[in-house]
Amino acid sequence: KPSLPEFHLEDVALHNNKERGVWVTYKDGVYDVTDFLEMHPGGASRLMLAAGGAIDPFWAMYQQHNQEEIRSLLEGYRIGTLAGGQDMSQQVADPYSNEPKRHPALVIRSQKPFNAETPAELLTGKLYTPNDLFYVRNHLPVPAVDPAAYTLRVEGEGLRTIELSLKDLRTKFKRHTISATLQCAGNRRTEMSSLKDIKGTTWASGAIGNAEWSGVNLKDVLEYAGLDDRSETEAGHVQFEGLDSDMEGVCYGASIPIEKAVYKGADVLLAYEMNGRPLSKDHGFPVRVIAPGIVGARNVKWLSRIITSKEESQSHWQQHDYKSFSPNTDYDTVDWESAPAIQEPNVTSAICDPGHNTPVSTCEGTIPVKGFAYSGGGHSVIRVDVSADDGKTWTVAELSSVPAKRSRAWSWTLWQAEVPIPRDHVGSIELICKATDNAYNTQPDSVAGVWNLRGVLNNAWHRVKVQVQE
Ligand code: MTE
Ligand code: MO
Repeated sequence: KPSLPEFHLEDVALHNNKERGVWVTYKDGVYDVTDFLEMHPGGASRLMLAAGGAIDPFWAMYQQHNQEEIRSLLEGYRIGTLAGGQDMSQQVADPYSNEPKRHPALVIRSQKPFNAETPAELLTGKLYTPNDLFYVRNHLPVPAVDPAAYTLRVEGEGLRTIELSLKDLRTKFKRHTISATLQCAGNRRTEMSSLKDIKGTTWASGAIGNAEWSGVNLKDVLEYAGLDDRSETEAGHVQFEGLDSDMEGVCYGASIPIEKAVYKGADVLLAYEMNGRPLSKDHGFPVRVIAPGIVGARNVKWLSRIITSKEESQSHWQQHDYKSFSPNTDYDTVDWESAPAIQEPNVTSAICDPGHNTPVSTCEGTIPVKGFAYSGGGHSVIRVDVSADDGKTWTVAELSSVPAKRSRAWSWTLWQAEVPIPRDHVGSIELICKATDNAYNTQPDSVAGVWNLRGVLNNAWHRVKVQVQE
């Protein structure tokens, strides 16, 4: 753009307020974004963090900006070029340069931050999902943690403040092992976004997995720090903070109601092992929360701090995300305070095998169908029904699951069924599944009634089209 004026970094730095105008630089360009402030999807205050300086470091962290659409939107605000051909992007280190290696079979939904799901056909068949195939949901770069220097701080209402090393956790407390399923609240979001657009990671049905987790019981740690569950405590919540943090140093955080952690038989773990192996970097090394029966988002990885408190976590993810609303509520009308943070997910299921649009042959007049079913809050799955005729007739599936204690069914149920199809049927046919849990909660038939602006908790009947061959 030779016709545009040149500016020095000092000129740009002066434009860091609404009175003078808000300028930013990107690569070698200078932009006046004053009029865009209120339109910034992340809020004006987030964009103000870069006022008078380079946005390159922010875009390196929040790579959802790196899209043609957004770059051309920015170009519309260009007012000049940095003097002397300076390019600020050259000075930015990639915050994602220390990410771990990942299994090539994972289906990547976002590279930075890393979000990837297990291919559906690899989910079924094994009650425990292999660690390297287990879905990964990161909001920020994976933090580097030195296990020798690691400390977990425990503090808050009714507690004395303590710090525990990894060795303390391994030696001062009894080791517990539980089987538990972890599922992202956004699992099966693509079925919602195909109905109406949604901002959010596009997940098919593989943002779920089941593992055997070992570690210490959160209840034991809270009691060690002085929590007395017989006396009235002011604490209503247990907050967790991770070591991963954003540009402002704000870390990932979430909370669970304290009763989930302290009742007799409570199974919330501070886990250091997954399927008998130390936690991997992606899954929260060295210690993460496993809050069984509770949605993935509260199972904080790279755990650094536990706080008992009157209030729930004030984090973005607890307050302004991972909540569901009426299908007609949109971003202009949403009142985040009006809905509770998701804790126990609803009953859901999915067909994993056969996959979408795969050819199937039916010499026996039936199609073998396999999948998973899961319900939050420790509810067990009591039945899965499968249909090949749009729900007119149903076949009851055969279930298999890890044995569980009463009202503590933390693991999913795998199922399989031989579903009869109309004789001599050739061509495309839709398979449907739905699960029912032990509270007799079951799945709604369509996505439309449960659609919500964040695309969470989609538990509509799961449908897969297959091609029946002669
Ligand atoms: N903990 C931290 N510290 N940072 C995160 O980004 N993501 C949460 C949760 N814990 C997250 C976190 C979300 S939304 C989910 S679904 C699960 O971790 C995913 O756990 P996994 O990556 O081990 O499957
Ligand atoms: Mo999630």
